[in-house]
Amino acid sequence: VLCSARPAAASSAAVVEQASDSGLARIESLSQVSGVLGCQWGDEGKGKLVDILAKHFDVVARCQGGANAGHTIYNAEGKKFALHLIPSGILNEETTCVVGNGVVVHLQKMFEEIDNLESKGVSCKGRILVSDRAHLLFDFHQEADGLREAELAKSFIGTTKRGIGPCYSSKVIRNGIRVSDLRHMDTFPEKLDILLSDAASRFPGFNYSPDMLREEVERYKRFAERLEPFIADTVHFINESISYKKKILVEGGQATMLDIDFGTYPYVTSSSPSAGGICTGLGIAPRVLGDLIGVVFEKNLLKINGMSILNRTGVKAYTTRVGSGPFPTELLGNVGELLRVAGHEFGTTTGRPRRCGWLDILALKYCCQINGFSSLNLTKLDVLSEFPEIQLGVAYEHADGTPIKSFPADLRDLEQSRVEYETLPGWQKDISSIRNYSDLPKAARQYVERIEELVGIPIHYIGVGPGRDALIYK
Ligand code: 2SA
Ligand code: GDP
Ligand code: MG
Repeated sequence: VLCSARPAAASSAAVVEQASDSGLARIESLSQVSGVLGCQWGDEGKGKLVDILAKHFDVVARCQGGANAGHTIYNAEGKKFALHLIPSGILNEETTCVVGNGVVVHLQKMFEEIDNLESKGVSCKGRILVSDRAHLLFDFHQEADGLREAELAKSFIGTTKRGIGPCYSSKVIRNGIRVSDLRHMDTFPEKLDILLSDAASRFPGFNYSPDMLREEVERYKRFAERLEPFIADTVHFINESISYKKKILVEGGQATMLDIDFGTYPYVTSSSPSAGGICTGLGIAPRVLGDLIGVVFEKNLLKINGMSILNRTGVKAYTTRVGSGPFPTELLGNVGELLRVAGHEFGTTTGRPRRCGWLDILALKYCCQINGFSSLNLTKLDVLSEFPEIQLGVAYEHADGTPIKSFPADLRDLEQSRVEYETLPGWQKDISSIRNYSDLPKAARQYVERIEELVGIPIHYIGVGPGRDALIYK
């Protein structure tokens, strides 16, 4: 495998400091409230961009999802961090990190993450605020997630089994337990009893006993004590920060194609990873929302075990999805498998193999329409460098040959659709150390500009490696 996923550790801090004038100007001109959201099926590299932008923002906030998210980032020394509940701004010590009301919080997981960060020298004290309105995700939610997946048998969603769906179900059916409930240990046991009894009546495999309730209540008493300094009215905090002209960066988890409303339902997550989730998940008014940067995952691998994929298959690029559900540009069989292995395509949270396929322009345009992105971050251009040719899925058509104009809601339409591809020339040159757009080979620029043209949104950031410094500002 030629493409190493390791960042160049040396001198990355210096390079970040020296970000080109245009790059700095680009970051500094970002709106007071900005967001970084996934444009595909997740794992586009949102965490990396958030980590880079964090030093220019006062607050970095998560608004949805939970510990299903996996954001891999590297610090200035090249040390790796995999974050799940804690926002990716945590490595920048000036940043306050907010876990918003729209997030579902598994406390044990969050404390483990904090302990892990502290053990690696990242101080979290006084820097993390957890919304008093956020819902608590209990172990039984995780168990219910697994039991439900087992019930679904062949039609399983392929969830992360982190309890996300069951916890949002409790919230929506209105018997969920919120962070603020931890301050009322007199009523907490009764609320938990209702939740656990509910799960026991729903799932025959779920063992519930009074002892279990007692143990869980004791455990949560200890959690409540530890959590107390983190608890805040984050809606008030965020809005006060906005009125004091502080800058807020919102970090999306998952992506629009996994959105409960806009994604490939039911093969989606249970939250709103698109722009609307920022307002509902943090209490930010739509009129203060500014720049939204869509992160597009673009990965093309050239050589596997010294053999060009193109020579073997005639294909050159791929995108990923974890879990079940339609994926029109998916590559099944050997090529997808080779790409997965070569691209280290395994979930950051679960380690599951990611499905691989081509970049899908129709899905991308649909995401851009929903989110109103001001710019895009095209990630992982670096691993494309030796392909002689690159393919883009540019349109879909029905089985009878008529064009499909917008991303279909109907999964059957999606399954029966045919994808039309466009082939572009590759550049066959290592670009991982390039930092200026004009220094990219002509074919790489042509490729970037063709995506801009097809989608109609400028690409302002281009990833050429996993490290902090590996970013081109266009
Ligand atoms: P869930 O657990 O209820 O949210 O699962 C529902 C669907 O959402 C997908 N999903 C994800 N897709 C990509 N990345 C995610 N985070 C991890 C990562 C995933 C992992 O960063 O790699 O480690 O497996 C994520 N979280 C949820 C999920 O695959 C289902 O399709
Ligand atoms: P997220 O969930 O969107 O934050 O993405 P993940 O962290 O789950 O997955 C993205 C993976 O790609 C991580 O391992 C990153 O370190 C890596 N990555 C991000 N940007 C780039 C890039 O431009 N080039 C390369 N080679 N790797 C990247
Ligand atoms: Mg991820």
